[in-house]
Amino acid sequence: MSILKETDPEVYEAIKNELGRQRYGLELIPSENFASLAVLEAQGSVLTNKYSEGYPGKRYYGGNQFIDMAETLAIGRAKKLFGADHANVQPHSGSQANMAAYFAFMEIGDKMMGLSLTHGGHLSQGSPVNFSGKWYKVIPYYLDKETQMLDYDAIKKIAVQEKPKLIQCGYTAYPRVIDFKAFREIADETGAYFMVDMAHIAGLIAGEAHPSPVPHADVVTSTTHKTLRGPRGAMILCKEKYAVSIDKAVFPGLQGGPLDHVIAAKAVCFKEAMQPSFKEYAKQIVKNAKALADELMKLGFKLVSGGTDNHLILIDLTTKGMTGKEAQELLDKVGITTNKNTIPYDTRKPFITSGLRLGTPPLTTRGMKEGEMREVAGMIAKVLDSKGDAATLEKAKVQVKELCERFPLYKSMGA
Ligand code: DSN
Repeated sequence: MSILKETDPEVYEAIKNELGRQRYGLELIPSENFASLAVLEAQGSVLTNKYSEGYPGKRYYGGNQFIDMAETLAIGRAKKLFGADHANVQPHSGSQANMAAYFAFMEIGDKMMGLSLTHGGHLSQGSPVNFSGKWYKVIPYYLDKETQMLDYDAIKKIAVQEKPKLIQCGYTAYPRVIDFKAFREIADETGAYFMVDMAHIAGLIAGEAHPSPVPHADVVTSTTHKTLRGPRGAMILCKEKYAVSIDKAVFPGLQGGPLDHVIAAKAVCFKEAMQPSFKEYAKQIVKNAKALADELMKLGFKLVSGGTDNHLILIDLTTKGMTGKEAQELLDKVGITTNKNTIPYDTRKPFITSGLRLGTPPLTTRGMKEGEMREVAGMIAKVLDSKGDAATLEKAKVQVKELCERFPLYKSMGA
């Protein structure tokens, strides 16, 4: 850090301020987390200097003996961690992992089914504004209007009628357990490939706090930086019979040189996720989400689907007479970071929304437990009910800082 301070004080300042924001704020975005110092060290290493198109043992450039070592470790660990036949650890991002999976299983113009973005799907799962919605014929499915949960019979009905080439599940704002076996049965009955994007819940799956899709799906994509606590990046797991098509789809299909420093950091994060303590961590994420959800409901908040089974909570703000945008902005003022999110059948636009999405992975990484979640719920309620009252916001700001100081982050990082 000190070299950067001398050579580029402006960038140094941005990083220092971001560290301060992370340290003294309550991070509640469910897709974010704090990577370990070991992950950060690998990601900031000299591996960033190398070009290594290809795969271990079969590269287009010389000098890849140590890069091969790191990528082979990452592949082996990913396979072991998730019990997968094959792993590709090169995708730069979740969207690229999804794109590679589509390339491997579909032709442009083929039909696929995915959950509508406004109900908790992801841009790259068939949104009309994304390549996935432009290049493929997307048949969206929706959550049940009453339960706000997946309705497997309704999904099956659409699949039988539409006969898609690929059916996918795995979401960004769905607070409930996904029944992967039910999806497999639907795919089998309709002759579709079954794909799971487990990005949000990968860490819960690794820690056995959510059932695994790996035995059921033809292909599983994931990012590595959410509940898994690794570097920003992605991977693809698949059955052996699809290994060659997946690898070809990633390289040379859509990427050039892999990010070797990030792949090394993925290897580190997979090792961390194999430790017994990670199981405790994953279970605590879920316990914390349940505690936060229960307390919020006690305090009068309505939650989509009436609660949570995983790491996230979606507040339906319609009963509070406030939009997701207003709620996010009020909480931002006191250092509580959340994100506005559409709720199923939302009548508001995605930049306004009627919902607020919260998650417990980052605070669980800091060591917080159920007691602290109840404190956080109390702070959220006070801020959202404050109507912007300056004294209430000031008090909440102090409370946020005090709680953060009790659970230090990156203590060894002087800045
Ligand atoms: N942007 C991520 C999320 O916040 O859920 C999904 O990739």
